Amino acid sequence: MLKVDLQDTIAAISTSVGNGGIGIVRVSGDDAVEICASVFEGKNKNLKDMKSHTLAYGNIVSEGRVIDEVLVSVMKAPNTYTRQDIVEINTHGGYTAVKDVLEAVIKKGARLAEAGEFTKRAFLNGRIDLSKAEAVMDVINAKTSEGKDIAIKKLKGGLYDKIEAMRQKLLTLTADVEVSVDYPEHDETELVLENVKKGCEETLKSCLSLIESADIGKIYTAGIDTAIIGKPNVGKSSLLNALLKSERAIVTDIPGTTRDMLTEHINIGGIPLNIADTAGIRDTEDKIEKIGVEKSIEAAEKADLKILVLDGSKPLEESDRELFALLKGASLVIVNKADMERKIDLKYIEDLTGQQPIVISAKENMGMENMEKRIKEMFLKGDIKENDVYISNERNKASLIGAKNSLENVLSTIENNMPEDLLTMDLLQAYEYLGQITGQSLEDDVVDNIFSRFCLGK
Ligand SMILES: Nc1nc2c(ncn2[C@@H]2O[C@H](COP(=O)(O)OP(=O)(O)OP(=O)(O)O)[C@@H](O)[C@H]2O)c(=O)[nH]1
Ligand SMILES: [Mg+2]
Repeated sequence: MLKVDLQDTIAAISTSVGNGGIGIVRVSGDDAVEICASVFEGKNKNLKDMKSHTLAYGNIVSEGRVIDEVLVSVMKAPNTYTRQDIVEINTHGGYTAVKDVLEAVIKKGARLAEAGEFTKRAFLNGRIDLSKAEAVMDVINAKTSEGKDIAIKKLKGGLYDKIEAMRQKLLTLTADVEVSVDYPEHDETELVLENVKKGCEETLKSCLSLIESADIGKIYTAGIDTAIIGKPNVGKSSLLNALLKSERAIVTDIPGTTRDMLTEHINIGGIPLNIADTAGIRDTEDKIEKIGVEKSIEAAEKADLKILVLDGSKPLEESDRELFALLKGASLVIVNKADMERKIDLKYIEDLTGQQPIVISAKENMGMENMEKRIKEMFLKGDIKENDVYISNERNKASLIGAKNSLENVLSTIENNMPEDLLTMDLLQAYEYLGQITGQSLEDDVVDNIFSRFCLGK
C-alpha cells in the first residue's frame, strides 16, 4: 500500500478556469460534508441532512460575506468517484467565484489537492485500476472523437480485462509447474510442459498484438507531430491556414514572414496532427530569422511526419534540393501554387525523393483532399476496430515488451530441456510485468509520477 494520507479532505477547482458559465469546486474526504456545510447557507437545507446524490441550492458564506450563489451536490461514500464522501459546489463561472469558494473551504480545513489526486484516490481505494486511471487522462486529453473512443473503451475495462485474463492464465501455469516440480513421481511432466508451452504461446500472441496496437493507439491519443518545412515564401503558412480553415498564421509575399514556430492541432480523418508551421529555411544574416531557421531544422528532425512544401510556379532551386536530406522517415512532398503556371518538373522531384509529389494550391484550397488521403494511408493500416483494445502509452508498451521477453525465455527453457524451476521464475516475471499495467505490481514513486501528470481537480 502506498504511504499516502487518504484521511484528509482535499479540494480543488475541477473545471477549467475562464469565462465559462459555471465552475465546480470538488471536495473529497471524510470531512467533505462537514466542511462544506460550515460554509453553506441553504433556504431550508443543511448539507449534513441531505440524502446522497441530491442537490441543494443556497449561498457560500465566508466570514459573514456571501461569496457566491451555488448549487451543491452531496455524494456519500462509497458510490463516488473517489469512494469517499464528495461534495461538488457549482459556482458561477469565471476566475473569482471559483477561487473564492475554494479559499472558503480551505479555510475550514480542506487541503488543496495535488494534480490527479482525486483519481489517485479512486485508484488507491480500489475503484479503478491503473489502466482505467490512465484512460481518464486520455479522455481528458483526447483531440478527436476516435481518440476519445479508444480511451473510453479502456475506461470501461477493455484493457484491464484482457491483462487480467492473461495474468490468471500465467498464474495457473505457474501452479502447474510447481506441482510437477514438487511431486515428480506424478510423472506427468511431459503433459505439464506441453500445456505450459501452449499457454505461453497464446499469452505471447496476446502480448504481441497489444504491442502492435501501441502504434495506432499513440497516433490517435497523442497525435502525429508534424512539421511543415520549406524555403521562404513557398506557402507553408498558407498551407497551415488552409488545413485549419482559418487565417491563423501571417501570410505575406515577403520571404521570411514566419520567424517563430507556431503549433496547432488539426483532425485528419480522426487522426490528430500536432502541426507546426516553421520559418522558411535559408541562409540569413538576420539574427531573429536565423534562430527561427535553426528551430525549423530541429523541428523537422524531430517530427514524425515532415511536409516539405515547394513552389510549383518556379523551377526547383538548389536551396529546395538541400532540404530533401531532411525527408527521413514519414514525409510528404507538396508542390504548391498549382493555380499558377507550373515551372517545376514533377517527374524530376519524384526521382529525387522517391515519392510522387502532391500538387495543391493552398491559396485556392485545391488538392487538399489528396494530401489528407495520403496521410491517412500512411498512418492507418485499416480503421480502428470496434472491439479492439489499444494501448497508448510508452509505459504500458515497455511492460508488455518485458512480459514478451520473459515468455520467450519460458519457451526457450522448455525447448532446451532446462530445469523446470527456471520456468516458474520467468512465468512470474511475466506476471509481474503485466501487473504494472493494471497497477498491481508497481513501485510507489512510479504511481506518484503517473498521477502527477494529471491536471488539477481530476
Ligand atoms: N498563387 C498562389 N500564391 C500562393 C499560394 N500559397 C501561398 N501563396 C502566396 O505566396 C506568398 C507566401 O506565402 P506564405 O504562406 O507566407 O509562405 P511561407 O512559406 O509561410 O513563407 P515564410 O513564412 O516567409 O517562410 C504569399 O503571397 C501567398 O499569398 C498558392 O497556392 N497560390
Ligand atoms: Mg510562413
